[in-house]
Amino acid sequence: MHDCLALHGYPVSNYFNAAHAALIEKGAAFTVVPTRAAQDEAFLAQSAMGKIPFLRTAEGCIAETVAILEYIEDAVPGVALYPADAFGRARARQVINIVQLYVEAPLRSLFPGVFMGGENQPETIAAVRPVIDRALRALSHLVTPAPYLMGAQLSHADLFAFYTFDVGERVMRFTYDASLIDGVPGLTDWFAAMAARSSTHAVLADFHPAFAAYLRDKGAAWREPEPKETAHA
Ligand SMILES: N[C@@H](CCC(=O)N[C@@H](CS)C(=O)NCC(=O)O)C(=O)O
Repeated sequence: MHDCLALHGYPVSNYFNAAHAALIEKGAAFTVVPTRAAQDEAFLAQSAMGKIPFLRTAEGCIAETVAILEYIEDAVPGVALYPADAFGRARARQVINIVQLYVEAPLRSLFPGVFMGGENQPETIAAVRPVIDRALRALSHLVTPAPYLMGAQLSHADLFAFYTFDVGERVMRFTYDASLIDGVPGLTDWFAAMAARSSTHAVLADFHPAFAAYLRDKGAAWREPEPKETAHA
């Protein structure tokens, strides 16, 4: 059963955006239900950790983005978003895991001082960096965009990584004056190609205004960089 899919969440979330992009790329019939994370019992019945996104299906709700992506892949007909062979699928999941655990989660621990009007402790800043560097080294071993992370076909790994890197690059530049994207050979062109997809345009059209409002509400230290001045002869 894959009819009546409703993705709950809100578009500041890189996790929500990855799931949203996957539904679009899959060609799924779905609706988006704007939903903020909560901890009340009614919410926990839908998303047990009280997080967004979650996907309402005819059979019940699924939370945790990787599980949502797996469900979309297994239950929704459409273009394949994992490689056809078992080894290729495992490699794609390996990349997603590395991006989630060793890029997204550590950078998320810096969100308070970057996006949320708080302060990051020097110990946190110092502890996160080696985890990121190790993850980027791992990704350099695992991916050679050609043009997609896992080869010729777009996969969930591309979508998950793109929305992580899009937000993560802001955190990395703000905190370390360094780049995630430059940290893995081939990712600059890959990122530009991903940014040009129509699913990305649709997802980011929701993200940009929601993110600007979020930053304002939180009194975030992070600011959108000024567009570079073009040199005049
Ligand atoms: N592991 C979760 C993470 C999702 C997540 O962290 N969502 C954030 C928004 S980006 C959230 O709901 N935060 C509220 C909270 O942690 O209480 C997933 O894969 O979906």
